Amino acid sequence: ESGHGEGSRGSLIVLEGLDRSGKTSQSSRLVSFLEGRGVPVETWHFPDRRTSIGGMISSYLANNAQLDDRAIHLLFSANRWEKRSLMEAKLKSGTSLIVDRYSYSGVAFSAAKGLAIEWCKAPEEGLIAPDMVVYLDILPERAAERGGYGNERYEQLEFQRKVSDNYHDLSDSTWKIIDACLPEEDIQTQLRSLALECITGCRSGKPLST
Ligand code: T5A
Ligand code: NA
Repeated sequence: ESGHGEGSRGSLIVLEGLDRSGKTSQSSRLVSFLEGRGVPVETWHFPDRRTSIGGMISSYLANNAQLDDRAIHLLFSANRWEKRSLMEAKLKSGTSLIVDRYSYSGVAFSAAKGLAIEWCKAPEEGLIAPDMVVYLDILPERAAERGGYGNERYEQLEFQRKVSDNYHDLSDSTWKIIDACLPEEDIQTQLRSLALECITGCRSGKPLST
């Protein structure tokens, strides 16, 4: 692959959306595609349930543990902080990361419980800023119709409506919005071209930011 010169860094590409919007299936297909093009890339997912903090989050989401709303918020954030240095190292070494949920999930979900947006944002400050945010846009009602919905704590229609409103408030003009109700192939086509464009841009010297 051309353009992968010395010193060029990888891109931090974040996928956001409601539960069942299709992030996980789309990000794994995207990574296979990019690997096939010789792009150094990994798929990451938050919460990362494999760490000890991730284990606490997982129990909470499965309704096996109760936690204060602020305590779980800070655990989600800590779960990103514990991966920050590895994230920075990967990006600097030229590996692009396709990240399934990031700080926006942290804020949109906790704020849906009534916590103040500014309070929710504070612990995210200093994490690496994404080069691109792709939002898989779906109405909460449509997401609820998809398979497996309803097994975890936040998978309730009323709650997802609030999350959806929060995402709307958090988004800005730089976000790339894809209609998550299109056929999976069409979503993937759009995602591939956005990702390639972003990765090319980052190789040409754009610095990492927080
Ligand atoms: N959370 C997360 C916080 O509160 N704070 C935080 O800081 C973070 C990081 C778990 C929960 O944690 C919350 C958010 C979540 O509620 P998770 O582990 O990422 O987060 O779990 P989910 O996002 O809920 O993962 P899902 O698997 O439910 O959703 P995905 O990944 O968006 O969807 P996916 O790809 O698994 O697809 C879901 C279903 O839809 C179908 C698929 O076949 C599948 O059945 N589907 C489509 N159907 C029709 N058309 C399409 N285009 C389709 N695309 C997918
Ligand atoms: Na997922």
